[in-house]
Amino acid sequence: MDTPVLWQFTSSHFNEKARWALDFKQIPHVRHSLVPGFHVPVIKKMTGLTQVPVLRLNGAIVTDSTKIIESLERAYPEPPLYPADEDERRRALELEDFFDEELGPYIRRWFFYEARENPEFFHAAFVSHASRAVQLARRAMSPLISPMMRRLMDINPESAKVAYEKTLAAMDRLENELRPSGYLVGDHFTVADLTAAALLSPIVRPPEFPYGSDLVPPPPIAKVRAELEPRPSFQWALKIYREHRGKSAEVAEDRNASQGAKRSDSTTVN
Ligand SMILES: N[C@@H](CCC(=O)N[C@@H](CS)C(=O)NCC(=O)O)C(=O)O
Repeated sequence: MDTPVLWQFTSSHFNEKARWALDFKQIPHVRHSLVPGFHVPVIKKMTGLTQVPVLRLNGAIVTDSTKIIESLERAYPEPPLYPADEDERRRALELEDFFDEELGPYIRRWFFYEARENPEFFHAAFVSHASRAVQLARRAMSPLISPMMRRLMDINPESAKVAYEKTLAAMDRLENELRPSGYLVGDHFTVADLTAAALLSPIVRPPEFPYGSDLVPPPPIAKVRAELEPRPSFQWALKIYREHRGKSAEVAEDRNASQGAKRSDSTTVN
């Protein structure tokens, strides 16, 4: 099997979902960390879309964290993220879908709205890994890229308010769905736990989150974090990270292997 290659944003929660699955299964993989805005031509060439994460797995290009986990589960079944029992598997996938749709986009929208006055925070989270030249170019282009991204993500005061309410509602559901085992499905860690904890990471800021920055979050985010910290779902996410995040399986790129992905030699799954 080829070494899988992940194209990602460092601090993104949907990217964390895919990355966590690779790490959980201890699949040696290469990561290309892209800078938001500059990622567009790279990803568009590969997938026709612009979203990350994108995974190249045995010649196929897979987009979307849910599809990525599904294909990893098929290619590397052990340790499993899907329950063996059919009913439990259905429940785990339904919960994954719920958090993907009802938590992920909303927590992000709220977060970016509250961080809008703090370009340094955004820079530390998404750009600081890049070369000095790319960092300078990204700073220079920020007045163009940032408003465009806010428009694309529908970030404004009204949508941010709704997004915060939706985030709280998703936390309510998480608390209601938890089993006596402390997991969302059965008595093991599954894709449902991974998804909910990864997608809560922008607020929870677990110490095990890779690429965490030491920068103090902008005051509105720090305030909400302190308010939500006592909630069972918040404490649960910290515990899931502590017990299951594990260590990175990232490896250095093999310079002899082919770089990037060409549409002509890959199948796109999305
Ligand atoms: N449903 C997708 C969501 C992925 C997503 O929203 N990715 C964001 C980063 S968190 C992105 O790539 N945004 C930039 C863009 O769409 O160009 C998944 O699960 O992978």
